[in-house]
Amino acid sequence: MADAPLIGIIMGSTSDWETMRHAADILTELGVPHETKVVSAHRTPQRLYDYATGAADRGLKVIIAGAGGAAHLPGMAAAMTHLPVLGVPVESKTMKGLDSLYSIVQMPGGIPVGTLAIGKAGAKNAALLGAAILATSDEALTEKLIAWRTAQTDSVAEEPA
Ligand code: RP5
Repeated sequence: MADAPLIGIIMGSTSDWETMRHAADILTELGVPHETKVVSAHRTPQRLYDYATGAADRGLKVIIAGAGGAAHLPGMAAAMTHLPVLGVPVESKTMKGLDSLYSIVQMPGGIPVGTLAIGKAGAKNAALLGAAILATSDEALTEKLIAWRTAQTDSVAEEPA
């Protein structure tokens, strides 16, 4: 049986997958058990309620939530769980994701959402940050994270082209 997921990646629409798959890819590389679900704050509010209120009891430790436009998903998830929620603003067609960023980042004091950059970089960093949170109590994962970062450093060319 596969390991139970420790990180839940949720997104408002299947159209967000192109962005959020970068978070899943990083977690796969690091060997962090995770799950991916489409959970819309607007179109499937009951699914969001069930997911967020049940997340901790299912053993999840971190939630990564990506959404675009009127991006209420990360904030609403954070309102219904004590788990850390990392928000990824998905790039929207009309406003290039600025709408998503502002929707996610301006949480009222008391309900935090750790907000990442717009788009692919944000998805990637949400996964690295989620893994880093888990790594504070997991030495093997700490070693994997350090190795990942060392490999990244080693891959940077000294000269262009
Ligand atoms: C948001 O609306 C989703 O997170 C997505 O980024 C955006 C557009 O959704 P679709 O119309 O592509 O399903 O809820």
